[in-house]
Amino acid sequence: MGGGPYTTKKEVFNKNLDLTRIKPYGDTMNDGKIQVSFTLPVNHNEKAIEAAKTLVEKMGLKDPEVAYHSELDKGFTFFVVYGKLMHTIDYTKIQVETVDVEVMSKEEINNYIKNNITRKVVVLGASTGSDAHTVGIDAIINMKGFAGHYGLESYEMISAFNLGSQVSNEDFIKKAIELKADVLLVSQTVTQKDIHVKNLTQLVDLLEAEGIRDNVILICGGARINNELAKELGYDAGFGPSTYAEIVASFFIREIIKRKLI
Ligand code: B12
Repeated sequence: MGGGPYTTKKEVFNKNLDLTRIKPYGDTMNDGKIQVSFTLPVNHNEKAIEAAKTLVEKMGLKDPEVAYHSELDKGFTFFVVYGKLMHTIDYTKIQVETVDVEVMSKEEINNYIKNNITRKVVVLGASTGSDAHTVGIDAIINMKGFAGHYGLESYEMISAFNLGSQVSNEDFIKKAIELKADVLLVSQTVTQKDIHVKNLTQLVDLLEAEGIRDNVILICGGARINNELAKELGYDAGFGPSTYAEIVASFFIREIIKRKLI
């Protein structure tokens, strides 16, 4: 980063990092530079470019500069605009509830199971309810895993079963009982109208009605799931984006021991 629209003006501002007042970084600390991109439903011409600049100013960004503009189609123009964000946030006050887990390697996980649980851990996963997204649960369970992290199927000491998507909570529980699953992994991607909350809550209710909630480690995950929500809904943990098999396994194998589920 050095040339182009970032460096058209020489400015003097405090270039020290202050975590109580952070703002976006363009090419100098505290310059506040961000980039927005959008399409306006107008023809590609000078007037459109001025309109894009005005709109970005209205968003509260200072010194907007249109870095890129092109016609998408007749009557539609695409823009990339840079501008300076004046807001700051106090990074020291940001709090997130994450799963507190010391992540082990695949080998360490297999050894931990051999030494402490002394039998294979049975894991059952699915994308439940009407949710058709399988990529998330596949990333955790399927042999090839995700982003270079092998899935639970590849672990010597784990018997992993992936039921795929659109599995009803009733069928999921039936299979869990049949397999005597130790760990249940539920994936939820669609969150429109809080469908995930209803579905995840129903699963907990049904597990309680069957009298098996306390016999399993119950974990949910998905792009819009976090540990805080999961705990609120009665799950043992919740995992969001960039979760890998070893992260989840490191959590549930320790939890099995902690809860004396062997
Ligand atoms: C691929 C895709 C599809 C494919 C799915 C194919 C398949 N086999 O899965 C198809 C085309 C079928 C599809 C359909 C629909 N989709 Co879609 N889809 C996507 C898309 C492009 C990518 C999702 C994905 O695969 N991500 C990659 C995986 C690896 O990420 P992940 O799921 O987050 O998983 C990671 C973590 O979250 C976590 N994780 C996930 N699950 C679990 C579970 C456990 C237990 C654990 C521990 C961790 C964990 O680990 C994973 C790896 O790190 C997204 C948009 C996007 N770019 O994200 C939209 C998106 C998810 N879809 C969306 C929608 C709305 C739909 C439809 C409803 C559209 C429609 N109107 O028909 C339908 C779904 C119908 C239904 N009944 O569910 C919306 C969801 C909006 C919302 N929040 O509700 C999105 C965000 C698009 C959008 N911007 O509107 N979709």
